[in-house]
Amino acid sequence: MSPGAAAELMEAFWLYGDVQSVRPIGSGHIHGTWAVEMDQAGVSVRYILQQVNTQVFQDPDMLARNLTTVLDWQQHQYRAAGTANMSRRCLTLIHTRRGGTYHTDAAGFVWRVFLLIEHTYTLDRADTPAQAYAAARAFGQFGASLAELPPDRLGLTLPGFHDLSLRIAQLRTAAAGAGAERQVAAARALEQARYWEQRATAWIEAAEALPWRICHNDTKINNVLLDRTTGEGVCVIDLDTVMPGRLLYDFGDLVRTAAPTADEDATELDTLHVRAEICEALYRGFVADTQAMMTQAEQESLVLGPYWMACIMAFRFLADFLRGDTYYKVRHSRHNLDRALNQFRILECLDQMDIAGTLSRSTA
Ligand code: GN1
Ligand code: MG
Repeated sequence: MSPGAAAELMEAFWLYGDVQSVRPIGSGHIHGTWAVEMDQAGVSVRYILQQVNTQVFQDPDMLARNLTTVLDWQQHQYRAAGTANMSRRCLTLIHTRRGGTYHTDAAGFVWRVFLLIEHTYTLDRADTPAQAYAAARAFGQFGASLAELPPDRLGLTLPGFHDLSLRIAQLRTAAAGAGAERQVAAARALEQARYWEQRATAWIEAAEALPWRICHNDTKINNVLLDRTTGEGVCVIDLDTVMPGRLLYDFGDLVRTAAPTADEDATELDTLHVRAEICEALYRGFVADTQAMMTQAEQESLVLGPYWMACIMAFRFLADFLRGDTYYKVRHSRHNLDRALNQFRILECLDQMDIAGTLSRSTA
């Protein structure tokens, strides 16, 4: 995006000053995201400009309402708790000149703007247990802060998002409808999928009785901003999937993304491992603020989370590959298949490392 194009978009928002620079930021697979630097009366202030993927999120009004509801609630909670530095701890959404929270441009694209939280960084994996703890603690705190928010105040932005049975069914449909070339390329992955589908039956049964909670539902470790100096979790971002879910989803997605030794699309799978010490730190961080709200069954169910989420992602990536890459951003034609194989490797690692034993040791 050029500074001129950014300036034109920023004009729709309740902002003053001149755009100085614009650059892509983050590694999200869904929306387009840029950092826009503005000169405001001699002071340089940066904003996040985001193009909402309306193929994925088809109801921008619902998305906007949910976001405002969550941010208002969170701000209220943090303020009541005497939290300092509110504009670092919660996202600040900039309103449009027309009084809304998103802007639709002439071509029909949907845009929104946040204040960029400076002096922070994100990780695609945890390098140390301390980082893992900090990230997990931030997500746990986020979940705990929303515990009392009435669930009916949030719309379902993506119904069935972490419904494992639904993801299995979608994979089957995608496999049945795939072209011959992709079917052949995916043969080994589909074989693995059949094995994990069987294993999933027991998890689905075990999860049935668990309570629904307002969850983040996309707790990739790169969805938390960490402080550059202290390394502490500052702010949880990417709030489009905040809706009812199970706590195991949020814990599981953290393990899936933070604990492997290689990236989500790494292809050297023999050397990929899931680090026990990172899993333990994630567990300690996650339960620090959620323990008080969890039932016994819920706490015991957390160990299912990494399996559940790696399985969901393996199935989703594979289904997208078979459908011809209609959902995730891809950089090459095997990208989604590579991602799926990577998730199957993570599932194998969870067995090998005995994740259940690892987590029970971290509670001891
Ligand atoms: C997407 O937007 P991003 O990249 O944080 C996806 C998540 C997946 C993730 C896999 C709305 O998240 O569910 O876990 O990619 N978000 C949506 O990397 O589908
Ligand atoms: Mg993200």
